[in-house]
Amino acid sequence: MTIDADLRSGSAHIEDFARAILSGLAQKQKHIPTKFHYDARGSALFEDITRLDEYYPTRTEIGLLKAHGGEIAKLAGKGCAVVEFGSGSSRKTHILLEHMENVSAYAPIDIDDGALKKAVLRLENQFPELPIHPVHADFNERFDLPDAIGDARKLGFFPGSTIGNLELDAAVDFMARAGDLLGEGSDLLIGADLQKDLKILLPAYDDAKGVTAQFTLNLLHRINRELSGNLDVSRFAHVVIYNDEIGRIESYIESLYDQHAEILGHRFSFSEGERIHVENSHKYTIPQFQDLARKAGWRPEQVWTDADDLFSLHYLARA
Ligand code: SAH
Ligand code: AVI
Repeated sequence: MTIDADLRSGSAHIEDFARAILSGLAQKQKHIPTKFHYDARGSALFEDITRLDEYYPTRTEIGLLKAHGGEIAKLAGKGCAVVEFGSGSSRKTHILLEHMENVSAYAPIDIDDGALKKAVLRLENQFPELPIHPVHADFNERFDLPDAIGDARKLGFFPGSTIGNLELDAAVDFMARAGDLLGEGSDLLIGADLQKDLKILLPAYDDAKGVTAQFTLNLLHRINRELSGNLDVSRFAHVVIYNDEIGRIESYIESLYDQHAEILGHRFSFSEGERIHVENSHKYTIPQFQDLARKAGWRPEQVWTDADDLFSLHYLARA
């Protein structure tokens, strides 16, 4: 299989990025859409985050997949195709594939085509018999699955609580669109991070080594690299708060001084203490997440959590 031939036209083109930055930084509350975190450097930094002591979601979800892989495989049945949203390094996928029987195909979907290519090469080595059809796309837009995936029943897989990076309405819209994409009789296995003590939550998004800060500030480096920016990244800081009303971590880039910068020939001002909103990570209760799923046309079938109630893994069926 030629990977390039199989990649759909991506959406994170430079024009998209330019438009989002010029408009996002012109707003009263400056903001940058979360999807732009994931260029090659951002994806590598995210992988470093997943290995931090403070960042509990990855290891906890891997534990849940290992502990309940057999039950998941039973619920999914034989012969389905696995479609993964925001697959990144696809580091969790093999656990699912090892438990499931006669998986007919695997379609990883991601906005970072570099991450997609690397993951495909690794999985092709691990599962030489498995047809793999990568899709380079923005999962917040409508797109089709490759025809080659055929009409096998689909199991959608959306790990990592990446759904938590969407606003609550957008999360419902995403799940509804995923239902349309996956079709009749499909199921969806989805990871959702849980509300918890801020003593655990805040360090997970503001670690001692500063890796999460680098992940956040990479957005400014990306602007400098791709959009002829002259931002002095050392004059900005990564700031994290918990929004108690909505139940989410909010990440910001804060200007440490009154300063100006040029991006694609446009001048932007940042005042001391002004914040650019760059990410939300929603934390749910189980009933709240199940309610979102129901609104999107999914029926909660099963939910697994770890002993410390850090993370939840939901098995949903199309209602
Ligand atoms: N699934 C992996 C990676 C999570 S990181 C895990 O559980 O560890 C989030 C992933 O979603 C990244 O690989 C990023 O490139 C991808 N992503 C973020 N926004 C996206 C979007 N709008 N469309 C497609 N992929 C997106
Ligand atoms: C990908 N996503 C679920 C991560 C999260 O936990 O919101 C991204 C991340 N941001 C900072 N650390 C990790």
